[in-house]
Amino acid sequence: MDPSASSSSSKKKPVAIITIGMAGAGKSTFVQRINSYLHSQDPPAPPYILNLDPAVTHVPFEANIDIRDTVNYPEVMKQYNLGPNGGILTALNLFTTKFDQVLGLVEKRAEEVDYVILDTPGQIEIFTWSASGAIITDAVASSLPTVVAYIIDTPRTTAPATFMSNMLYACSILYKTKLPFILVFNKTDVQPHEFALEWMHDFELFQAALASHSGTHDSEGEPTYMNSLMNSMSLVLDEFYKHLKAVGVSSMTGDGIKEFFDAVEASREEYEKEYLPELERARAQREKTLQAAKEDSMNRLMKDLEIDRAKNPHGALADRWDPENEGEDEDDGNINIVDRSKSLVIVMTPTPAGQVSSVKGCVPSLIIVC
Ligand SMILES: Nc1nc2c(ncn2[C@@H]2O[C@H](COP(=O)(O)OP(=O)(O)OP(=O)(O)O)[C@@H](O)[C@H]2O)c(=O)[nH]1
Ligand SMILES: [Mg+2]
Repeated sequence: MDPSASSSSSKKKPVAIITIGMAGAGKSTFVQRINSYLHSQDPPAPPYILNLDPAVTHVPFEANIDIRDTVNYPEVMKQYNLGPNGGILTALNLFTTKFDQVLGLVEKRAEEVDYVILDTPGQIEIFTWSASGAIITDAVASSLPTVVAYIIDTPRTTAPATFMSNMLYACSILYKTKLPFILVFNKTDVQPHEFALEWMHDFELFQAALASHSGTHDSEGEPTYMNSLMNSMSLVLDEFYKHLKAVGVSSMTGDGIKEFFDAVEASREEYEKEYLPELERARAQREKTLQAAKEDSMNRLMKDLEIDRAKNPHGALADRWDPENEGEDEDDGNINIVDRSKSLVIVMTPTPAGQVSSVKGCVPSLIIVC
């Protein structure tokens, strides 16, 4: 299906594509490739791109929102005495505190774009197992139809054991995000992905591949523990594969990108039919719990105040709101998210080191004013 077809008068919401994958699987190159594919449509349908990798020095695409404009990753490492992964995680956490602004910018452009694409940090677990990764994913998925594109380095998954580890990881992400999921076998210019599809469709073929690998039988010819475990796992994964779409692409040559967009459009329907009702149910439940917690804490606060006033009537008289002081303490954290494509004037203001804790936990940053 032509991705630009959705830019008709009855405008559908754009689909958010979250690219996730092991380090070096080709996420950023894939984002660049789908970006150029969308630009080459007639009429061109440029997507809205978010780079969430604070540590990358060069991205092969032009991001509309780039985490590096908001958070200075080397400074985060320095100020908080962190290593590279702690630095990425903290940078992502800080960025997440401003994600409402990001959503605001995305929503403003929702009428004009068909796809919103997110490139995630190289260390997969930083995004998939962190609170900020979950908050970002949930926030995006609550406002737009969302799919996860799980990028796989095909040449590196030809060994059955590696293939299985990768699939188990994909399974854990599906379980965590509960979003429509597309397996993207990347780098098919180097290694065609048909072997993977065969293993996914017929677990006996996978078990045969497993048996042909050395180390699967012990000295007495019995299957090793690992071999038996993987055989059993392949049966479990068989069920998992039934809910997935898999495409082979080459981000280098552009092969398979159209098939990827066909899978995205099919996932949009899946999202609307299956995921959205579930999401709305979960949201209503969350709001109910939150409301109950708010009421409970408000009741306790009122009781405490009554006791306090009874004990100290003079103090209660002095404890009054002064309208003249209103607004003095307002401080929005001094960080603004920037839509690069809309920026007119760029003012770079490095926050002096040492003031980090004084601005509500914000880090020294580049602030770009539109
Ligand atoms: N041959 C080939 N190489 C690819 C393809 N896609 C990506 N690469 C190469 O794989 C390497 C890693 O690509 P990136 O796009 O940086 O991968 P990434 O997943 O974004 O990496 P991190 O963000 O650092 O984890 C680069 O050298 C790319 O040129 C592909 O389809 N074919
Ligand atoms: Mg990358």
